Amino acid sequence: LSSPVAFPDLSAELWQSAVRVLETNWSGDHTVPSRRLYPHQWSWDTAFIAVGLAYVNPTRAWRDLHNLFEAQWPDGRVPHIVFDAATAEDGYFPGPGFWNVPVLAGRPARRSTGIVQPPLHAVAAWEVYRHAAAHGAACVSEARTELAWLYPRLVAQQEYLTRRRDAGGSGLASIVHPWESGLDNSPAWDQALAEVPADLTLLERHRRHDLAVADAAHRPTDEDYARYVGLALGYRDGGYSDTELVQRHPFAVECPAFNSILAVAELALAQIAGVLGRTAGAIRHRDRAREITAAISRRLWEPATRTFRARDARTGRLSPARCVSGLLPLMLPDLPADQAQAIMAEARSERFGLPAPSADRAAPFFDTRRYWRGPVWINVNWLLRRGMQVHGFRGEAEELRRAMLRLVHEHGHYEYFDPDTGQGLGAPTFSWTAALCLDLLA
Ligand code: 9YW
Repeated sequence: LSSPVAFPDLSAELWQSAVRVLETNWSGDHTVPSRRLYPHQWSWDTAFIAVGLAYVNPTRAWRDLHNLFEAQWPDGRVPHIVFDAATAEDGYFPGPGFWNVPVLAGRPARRSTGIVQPPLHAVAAWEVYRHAAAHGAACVSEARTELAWLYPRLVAQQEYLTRRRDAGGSGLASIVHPWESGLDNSPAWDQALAEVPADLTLLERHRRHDLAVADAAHRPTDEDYARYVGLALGYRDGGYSDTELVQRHPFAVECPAFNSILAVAELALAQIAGVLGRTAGAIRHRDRAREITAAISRRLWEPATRTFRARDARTGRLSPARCVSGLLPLMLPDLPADQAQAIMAEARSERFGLPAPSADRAAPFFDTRRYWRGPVWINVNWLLRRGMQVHGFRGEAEELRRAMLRLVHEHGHYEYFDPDTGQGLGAPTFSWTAALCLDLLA
């Protein structure tokens, strides 16, 4: 892996340690999020990791994206985990046997899950392409080839989400499982999950693996985990079908973060289509981004508190929980200015602050250690910072950049951080934390 051209002294150490984390977590054809806790390939992790690899090893970034999209389903869905053949039977739960996905005609025999994660890959591909020139002509040529390979696959991924997953008929994609949000046990799902039975006996048959390698106080509760298992089994047993989701499946939610990423992906696809000379495609992508933005702005906005919330597509109700996902529509360039201002006010308020914790500090559910119910995560703060840049909040964007780097410099490349003390939690050498540090330092 090569070195950066220039960066301040203090950051040299951080840069080198980030590069080392990515090196350690490279598995030959993909990067794992962390060796101990997550020994396979995760979908949105791959996108964040590619953003960092763009600076030090673009070939690896493309290989990572390639490997993930080789496991894409014929219907366009990109699975949230692609299992590493070498470690597939290592006890990770839920593993390939649990998901038992159908054998997909004409596809390489990659074992995967049947649910998705936020579609950040077009954004990542565009970032890797954008930085290729810094690595010389051979890299530029490689980047064009890879973009051309990825483009139709990225389009198919978007079409799957915008067509098959529009469970509420509102122009937004619904997630059918909390794991699809990437924000697993966020309080944003509590209200919708309360309708899902928590059958604890499922955990006798399907043993949790996470508690063998992580502190139970930092992870989702058994009750929530039983719901996760039940939802996954139900979706699986329905053949991973998305027809009549609202009638058949007990969980269908429109997440503001997931849908903002969906819209931003259309904008990245417009750029990619431009490079590939597909002018009509570029126009279509921009139109779709505008439509998704308008739907988020209309449907996920809670006027009384002036915040964005998740909406239950089954009941039509907005979640009462204020979470970091509600700050991410700031990424949308066409978001009305008053909504962008309201997000900034919420981010700066005592409920959040910078870097933003994953959930509202003032709410009873706030827990400084339990995963997505309080801790600070670098990936969502990195997305929030992009939003600040898009809307011209330059001072805040710089403040957030420094706050993130300080946190990682002082505590390490952890998976997440205690929002009060900064203590690192979860996996200590976590790929997306390291990768995004490279981008923040560059
Ligand atoms: C789990 C890999 C994944 C992330 C998710 C995060 C966590 C897996 O780890 O989910 O076992 O709960 O919530 O966003 O992609 O890093």
